[in-house]
Amino acid sequence: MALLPILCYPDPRLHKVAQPVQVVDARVHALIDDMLETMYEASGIGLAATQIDVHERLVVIDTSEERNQPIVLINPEITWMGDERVKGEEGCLSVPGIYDGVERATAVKVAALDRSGQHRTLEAEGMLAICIQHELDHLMGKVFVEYLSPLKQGRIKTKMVKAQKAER
Ligand code: GNR
Ligand code: NI
Repeated sequence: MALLPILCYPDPRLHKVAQPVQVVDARVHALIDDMLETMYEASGIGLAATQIDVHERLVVIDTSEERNQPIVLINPEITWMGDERVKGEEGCLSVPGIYDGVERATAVKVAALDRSGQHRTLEAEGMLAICIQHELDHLMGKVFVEYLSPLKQGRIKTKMVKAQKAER
């Protein structure tokens, strides 16, 4: 098990498009374990492989209060999206300290492989539905701030670059 460094916006690698996982083998299991450990350590409710600079369609999620219900999505695809939208406050481990409203579908269905490589479908609503959409965006190279106005995006970029300079 290992903690993995999380890429920070505006790192251009956050905009790479992830490729499907070819085989769910020991390498993928090790990645999943490291991603779960990294997500829990960072107190996030989800983590996409893109955020740890691995550009494969791999996501881990845990929206439970007790942080004991890990969900692993390999090659996830949204197969259905409800018509209803809700605007909720979002944050991202790759954009620390920034929170803003994003409009999302309130309900989605997802098809994916689980940890054992079995085909699964999942119906989600509430925070889980929002998190799934946020994570699948990461796999497409999209960060939630891209839903905000260009003005806000510019301000966030400047703030992040300054914060990252101050860290060194
Ligand atoms: O930890 C996270 N919280 C969160 C809150 C509202 C909407 C989405 C999220 S996902 C985020 C973890 C993360 O950055 N996943 O990519
Ligand atoms: Ni995120």
